[in-house]
Amino acid sequence: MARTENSITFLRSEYKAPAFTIQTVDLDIALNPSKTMVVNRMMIQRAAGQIGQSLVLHGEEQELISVRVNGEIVRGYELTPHSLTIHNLPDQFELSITSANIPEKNTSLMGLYVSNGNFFTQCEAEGFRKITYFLDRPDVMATYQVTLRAIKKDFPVLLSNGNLIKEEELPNGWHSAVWQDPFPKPSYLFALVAGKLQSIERTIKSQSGKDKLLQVWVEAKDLDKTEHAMDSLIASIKWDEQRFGLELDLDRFMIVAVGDFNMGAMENKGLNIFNTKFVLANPETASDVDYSNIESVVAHEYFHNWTGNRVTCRDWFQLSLKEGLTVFRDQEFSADQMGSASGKAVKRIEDVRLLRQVQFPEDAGPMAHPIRPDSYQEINNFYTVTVYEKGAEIIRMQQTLLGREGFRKGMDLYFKRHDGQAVTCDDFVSAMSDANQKDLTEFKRWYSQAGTPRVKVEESFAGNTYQVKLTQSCPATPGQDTKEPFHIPLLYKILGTESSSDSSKASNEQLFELTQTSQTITVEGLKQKPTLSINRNFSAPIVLDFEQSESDLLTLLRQDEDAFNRWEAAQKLFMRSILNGATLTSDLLNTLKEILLDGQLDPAFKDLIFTLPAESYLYEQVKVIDPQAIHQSRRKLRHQLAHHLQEAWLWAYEHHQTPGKFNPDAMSAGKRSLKNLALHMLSESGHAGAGDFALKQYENANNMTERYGALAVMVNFASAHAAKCLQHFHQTFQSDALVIDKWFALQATRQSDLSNPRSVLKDVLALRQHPDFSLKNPNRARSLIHAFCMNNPGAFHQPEAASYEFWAKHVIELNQINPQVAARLARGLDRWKQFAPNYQVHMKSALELIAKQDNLSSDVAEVIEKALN
Ligand code: 0A1
Ligand code: ZN
Repeated sequence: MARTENSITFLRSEYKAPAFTIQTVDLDIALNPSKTMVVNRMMIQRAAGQIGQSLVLHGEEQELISVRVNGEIVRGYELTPHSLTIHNLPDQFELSITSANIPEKNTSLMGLYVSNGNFFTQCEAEGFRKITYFLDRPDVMATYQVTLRAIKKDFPVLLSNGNLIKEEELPNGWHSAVWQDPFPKPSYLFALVAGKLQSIERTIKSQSGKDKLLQVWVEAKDLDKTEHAMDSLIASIKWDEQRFGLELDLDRFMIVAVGDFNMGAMENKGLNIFNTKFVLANPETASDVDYSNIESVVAHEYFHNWTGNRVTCRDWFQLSLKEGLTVFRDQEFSADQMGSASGKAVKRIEDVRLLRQVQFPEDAGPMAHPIRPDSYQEINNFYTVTVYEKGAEIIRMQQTLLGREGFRKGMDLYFKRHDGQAVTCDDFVSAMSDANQKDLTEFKRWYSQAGTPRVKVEESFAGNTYQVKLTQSCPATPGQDTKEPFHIPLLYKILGTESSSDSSKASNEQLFELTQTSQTITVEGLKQKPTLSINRNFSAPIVLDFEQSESDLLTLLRQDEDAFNRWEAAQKLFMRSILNGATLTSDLLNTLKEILLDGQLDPAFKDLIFTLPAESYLYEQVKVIDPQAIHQSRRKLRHQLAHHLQEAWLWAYEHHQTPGKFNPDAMSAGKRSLKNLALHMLSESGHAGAGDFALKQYENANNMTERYGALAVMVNFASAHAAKCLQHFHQTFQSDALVIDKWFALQATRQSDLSNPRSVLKDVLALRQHPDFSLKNPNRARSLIHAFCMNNPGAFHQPEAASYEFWAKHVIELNQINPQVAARLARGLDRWKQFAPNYQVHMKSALELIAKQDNLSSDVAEVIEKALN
């Protein structure tokens, strides 16, 4: 540990095995919103070679009432705000600790808290220590028995991990339930839920023929929105059996929805707790994106049962061991659910878009860290797109290098070796390496080095020989000035080699392993220079510096059968137009038109072709960011695409109806998204009928995707109907918090009026005072504040103080309520040093305003300190 003025830095290199292990935990919890009593009885053993060590337990924000060792009261302990130390302990003993906490006062939503009158817990990463004193670290694994007590009329449902053993009526209207989890687990996987909830149930048979009870628990009013989550759970269970041979190990598996939650969801053993956003859906209230997010988050949490729970992390530096792997698994699952090859490609493109939009900037900014960080001040700040999404890319590359079968062999060996253990990323790679006899020593640099590698591609063609020289580099990141070469798997194919004498070599997709700084691919016997399709399906998470000619890019856009690279070709051409002012050639426009009108192409793929590179990704392409220049140039391109292809957009609008009963499948969702895009483009092009189309679509929609799409167009193009429809939308859905979140978010992310750039901030300030707004609910805070500051760069970034001050003020206010939600928002100015000076001055003042506050949480302090450094 290194201490500076007000922060402690934890180092991966300082890992020490615990001095004591805990075999069993017996919790007795009397639930009361204003004072919950916890009796925690543990069987503890001194670890070998730890003679004389005192026991140091973690504990925070609770009142310690008593400590007993083998039944005898102990008074000679040491208590600090973060720990409880007990001396002179025998080698094996029972430790019983009684403490109390106040759930209704807990606004951090870590530990035990109350949401809408019900009790919930969140223990990852370090929340269990707010419930009781414990060795709250993932390498301490114990079996748990939990007795929950509460007043029955207020808290009729009592849930915890594992199996329900006993239920009892108690005096004075109380009741109790006893739960036993047979699998040893770290404390971060503990959970309880208590309150007025109802469930839908299904019983299924697992692969080996065992009955499994599945439940989705929600508030009574939401019961009609649980079917999709249940279907997604069943599909996930089947998929994990088929793809990885992994079965559900408990007799009962529960999902619970909660309206106040910091993140997406949590994989507590047998009792997954979800943000309502990732459970509740019906056609009227949830969009297609919501449906697909629910499917993938349900899958993600379920898949953690093996990758995270059965095999867990030794310490939090290893977080990507479970998260990168589990994201990879949920991505593969969702791709398989798409039901077609084009659907899989669409899923891949969406995943890469997210990576480049959010992770690439992170990897180039002050918070850059390897997927396995070497240090942290606040672990909550490391639930990042780097650990998750880049982590998944690192797993995907291992599958690309080893093949699907080889990867499966590695997974089998990983579970064979490590089931029931808390292990490291090295252990995972060793299993992959040993199962396939493949040396992955250099590959492991992906775990230790931060930054996005760049690969420069230089082509030459002379005398029938085609050569591609590949040169890799990686920019410096905090604490890492120089980097060793990465092991980069590049899938490639040479197109246009009909005249090749060695067609076998040229016309198949190949895997090239770039392991040195510079290597060359040579293809002999070609009559003409071919077109290179490289990093197909985004086989490596890198930036390609490749000045490919427009004609080669058009070839790829027209005929590459790798749908990812087809899409990528259009993105590159768009980027050249936005950043260099390149004109859209008629060749390009004609090709785009053909694509849009192609009746064989997947509508979701077409939608992605016309989705322009995100502003945050465009920022990464320039040395000095002028956000307004980028914003306006991007809008100009969209206008040109709208204008030149107006007829095709009209055709697209009219030909992508989804009549009849709502179906959330990928094909129907793709049609709706293309239809919404067409409506947007028609409005952008000034088509006379667009206003009417939008109003009719809004009024006639039988699903949220179309209703919201129409409303968004009205709001973004300041239609005369916008105000009325916004009001109607609010009134129609006022009792549905998730839809009201959409109502806020839509207004916070609307495009700015070019003539009145401050108008969005003005609206946001007014919405901030709306009676439905609250900073205490994370979803609601995010729907307005984070949405404006982080998802509306064109309106947020102005060369003046106002919106940066708004941002700072909310980071400061949220810091008092919920440090995690505050710290996410604090990331909003990460890249400030890259901005043009007339923005930078105001950004810096805003950062400094936060930095000088007293009482900054470790979460916010770390982010701001690193940004200003
Ligand atoms: N393990 C969860 C993510 C998660 C992490 C921390 C939390 O605390 C507020 C909540 C959830 C996942 O990967 O889904
Ligand atoms: Zn996860």
